[in-house]
Amino acid sequence: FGADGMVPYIKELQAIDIAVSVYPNAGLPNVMGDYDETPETMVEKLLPMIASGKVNIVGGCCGTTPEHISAIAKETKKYTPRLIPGAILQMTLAGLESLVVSRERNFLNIGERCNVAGSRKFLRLIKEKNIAEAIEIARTQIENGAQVIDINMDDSMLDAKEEMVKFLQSIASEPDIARVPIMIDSSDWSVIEVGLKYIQGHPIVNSISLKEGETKFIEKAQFIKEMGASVVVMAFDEYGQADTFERKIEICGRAYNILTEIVGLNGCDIIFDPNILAVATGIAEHDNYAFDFIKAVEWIKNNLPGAKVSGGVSNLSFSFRGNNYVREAMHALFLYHAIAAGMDMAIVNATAIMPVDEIPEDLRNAIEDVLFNRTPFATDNLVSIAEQIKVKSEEKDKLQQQQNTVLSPIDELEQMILKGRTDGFDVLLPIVMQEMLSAVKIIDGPLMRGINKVGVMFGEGKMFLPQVVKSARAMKVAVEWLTPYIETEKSSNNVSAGKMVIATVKGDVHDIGKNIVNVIMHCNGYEVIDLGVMVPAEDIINTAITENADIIALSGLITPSLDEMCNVARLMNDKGLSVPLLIGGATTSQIHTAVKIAPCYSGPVVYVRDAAMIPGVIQQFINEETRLSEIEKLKVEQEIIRKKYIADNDKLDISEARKYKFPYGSHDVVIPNNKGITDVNISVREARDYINWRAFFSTWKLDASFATIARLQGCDHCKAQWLASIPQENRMKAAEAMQLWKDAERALNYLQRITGDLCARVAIVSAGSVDENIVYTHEGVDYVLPCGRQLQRNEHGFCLSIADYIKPVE
Ligand code: THG
Repeated sequence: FGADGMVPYIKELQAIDIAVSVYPNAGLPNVMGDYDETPETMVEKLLPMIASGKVNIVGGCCGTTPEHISAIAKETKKYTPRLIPGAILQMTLAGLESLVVSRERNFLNIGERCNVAGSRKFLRLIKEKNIAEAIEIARTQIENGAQVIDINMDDSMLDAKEEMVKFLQSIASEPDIARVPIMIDSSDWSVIEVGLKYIQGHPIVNSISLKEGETKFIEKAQFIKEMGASVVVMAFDEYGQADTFERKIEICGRAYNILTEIVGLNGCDIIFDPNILAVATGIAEHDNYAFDFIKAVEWIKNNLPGAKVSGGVSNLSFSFRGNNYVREAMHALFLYHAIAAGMDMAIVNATAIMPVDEIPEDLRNAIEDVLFNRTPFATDNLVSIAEQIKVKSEEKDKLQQQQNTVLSPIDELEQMILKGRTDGFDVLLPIVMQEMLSAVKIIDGPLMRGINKVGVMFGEGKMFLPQVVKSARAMKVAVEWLTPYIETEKSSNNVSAGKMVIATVKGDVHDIGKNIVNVIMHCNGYEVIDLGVMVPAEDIINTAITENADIIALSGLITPSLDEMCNVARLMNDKGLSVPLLIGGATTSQIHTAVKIAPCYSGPVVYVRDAAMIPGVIQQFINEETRLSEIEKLKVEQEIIRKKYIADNDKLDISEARKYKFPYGSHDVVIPNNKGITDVNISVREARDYINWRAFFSTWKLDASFATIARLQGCDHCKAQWLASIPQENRMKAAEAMQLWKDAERALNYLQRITGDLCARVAIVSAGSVDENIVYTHEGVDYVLPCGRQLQRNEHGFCLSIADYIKPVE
């Protein structure tokens, strides 16, 4: 929307008390993969927003350099950032997404299972270094409702610091895990210290306490405050663990005063854990533990402003280990009462939360007798009921497992690719293989269907790059599993169509596209030598020479790869190669290939946008009959592209271009009759009917023929169908058209909302121009409308700007 256009949106965000962070790229990457905004032009564009005082955070993303940031910082220092006074009183946690914790909104479930001390399975996976499956434990908890995940690596046989860092790094690239806040759990302070540096967002530290005295407690709390985390304070002190109501409130009260008065923490960032201890242990001293906890919750909520209360619920039922049904029932009832007393959150087994209503009356009574220490026989009574129930619960576990498999194996495989999951592949793939009897058919079928859906969803903005990468990884695992079968299927029609060496160039680690190319080429009878990622030019070329390859293919996803591709091309030339060089990957383009890479190599350099196109393209470059004419054609095409590029890019500097502005000259200024605000008698709603959508789409350089159709695709299902019906090469554009339509709709809806759908208003104001900007003042506020200027002279010799038609400010 441009800098000025953003301001109303910012206002809207502020109305719902959300911080505004402006963190732009240095423009969009151009076809050469470069970013065009200079530090100066970026500052110029950011200035209206910064100056408006409506922004909290300013920064720079892709394409910005230290020079950009320092230019922005220099300018920003002159202004006061916007603060949100209201927000400070709420605990706001964050992973990739933020999470406001308030009793009105939600009770917070913290997943307990990524804990080597609390889950045998998790411990085993960490010991076996099976991170992939360990990650699935985190994911399952989140899928089952955990809004925060507790992570604990405290085990005598593990290097907790190392494991913690490794695990935190691994989940950081899983968007559906990284989106939730993390509770970092260790009784070793050094693990917490290190771990905090690997967590983004606003995590929770679990935990600190007064057990080593006030000095250490204060030091740790100060560090936590500096790191921007919230903190769990256990009810321990120099004398040990608080097990009675009186001790619990004494310690929590003391800790609260220290934290708020000395450390300066906000009450709402403190979470007290007044110790959930096991009940029904048969030891009389333990009988009041649950009740004392619940009473302490109530006291904390009434006496320590802002403070939250949490606890590890599964501790409660340790006496009933082995009887999950009774344990879950105890947890459910305990939570029910503790939440009523004000508890805000709990560390729980999120996959096993039982509705209180489902607990049979007699069991419920027996458990509540225990929780509230209502009779001296409470424990014995619960033990005998638990015995009877044990048998039934084992049956229930089995039933639950059966319910989870409803999809057919082939559909399940497709789903797994879509979700980017690989757990259980070794069971699933053989089943699918048995059904479909051909590895190539599996690839063409469920795997390709899955990955195509990913492509469509990515195009629609419903999936993000990390998810796409994950899907491609899952695809890769599946294909690797199928490879031996492909080999045998291929050997039945034995001839190799040609040999291709493929590599991701040095400096780049992306491995997705290559894998798909690999599959497609295999299926087309080519032999593919995949050198993997980060491959130096020499290795690529030496392999091609020793293997006598017919084609070299390079892939890269990040901008620096483009230069490295030129290096490879140059070296191929030096070594006297003449085989076709294929270029592919997200940042590569037709133009870059023609302008930058092709001139480095005397053989053909072919850009391929889509893996599926490669066999067709290559065929013509290898076939003896078509080879020479095809190369000739390619070279002519690329020469045209180069000429056009040079012509297009022969742009003037802005200061140079201003010399060719259209002279305003001297005109009589006509003063309008109705200066000020004029209501035009048409509502936004009515005006919508008159929008020329074809013109709108073509202004955005999208084929106008998409206009009507993109607008008609109401439901997501229709959209997916429509996209699928469009030829592959137009799909990206179609998806863009759809997105553009959505954005336009949203902008209109917004306008409709802020004008209350009453009428459109036209403000006629006195304006002047300064260079390419139109400036005006309305109701005491200064506005700047940057209009831009053409950087090439038109046929009359001018570099025009709309601002040229407004009288320059003297
Ligand atoms: N307060 C705070 N943090 C805590 C606790 C607490 N962190 C750890 C712990 N207590 C909470 N987490 C768990 C995790 C698992 C279990 C109990 C508490 C549990 N596990 C099963 C068992 O031991 O029977 C293991 C099952 C399995 O191996 O699969 O019960 O109180 N601040």
